[in-house]
Amino acid sequence: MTDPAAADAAKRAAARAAVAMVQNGMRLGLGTGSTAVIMVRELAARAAAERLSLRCAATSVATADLATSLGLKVEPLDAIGHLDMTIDGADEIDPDLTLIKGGGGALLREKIVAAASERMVVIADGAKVVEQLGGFPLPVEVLAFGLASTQQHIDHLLARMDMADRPVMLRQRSGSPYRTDEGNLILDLELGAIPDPQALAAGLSAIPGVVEHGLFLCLADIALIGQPDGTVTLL
Ligand code: ABF
Repeated sequence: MTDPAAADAAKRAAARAAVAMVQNGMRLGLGTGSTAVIMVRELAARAAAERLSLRCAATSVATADLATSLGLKVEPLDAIGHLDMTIDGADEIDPDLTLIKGGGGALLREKIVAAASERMVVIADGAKVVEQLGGFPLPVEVLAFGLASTQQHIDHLLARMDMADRPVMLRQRSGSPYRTDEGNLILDLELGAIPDPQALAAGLSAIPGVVEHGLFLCLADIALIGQPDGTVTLL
């Protein structure tokens, strides 16, 4: 979706549909990214208008700051414990609801929060829906310690999986390595296609130095796909 206004309208449609699922008293996980920003604004407006009592855990410092500034009650995840529902964006969504996340750099907290939730609701515009994952570079959060060694293990894994010589890029911001909220680095794996997400996820998780990867398997329960005309389709 190249028209930014159309993309924004689609994101808003998805965000509104997700916010409509929120019930008074819920414990919510709040996602990160531009679609999540729209959702947090819609949620705060609805919570204020209807005087909803909600407890929220955020997936990033940016989301925590935004939600707090809009009057939502944000608490540490451990203070809330289990969450009823998390609403978050995605970079790619396949027909099995397997996701690539982490383009916004918050994949670690996003996965922890999603895993602590009864339901994960994905919100996105139609450009995120794909037949096969991998067109979007797969983010992998790694420790700075032993980076070269970790990268070598990733290269060997990709070679074993017939994905040799795919570019693995250290994410940069303003000319320096990007640091996550946890102070880690991100490697973006430009794979083109991921024929077996389960095997790749297992292989990445087994590498010392890999903190977390952006493949979300069996975490999403539903995806709300917004359209520029304000309609929403379900995946
Ligand atoms: C987060 O924000 C991420 O996991 C994903 O990388 C990104 C999606 O961003 P946007 O909504 O801006 O497309 O949910």
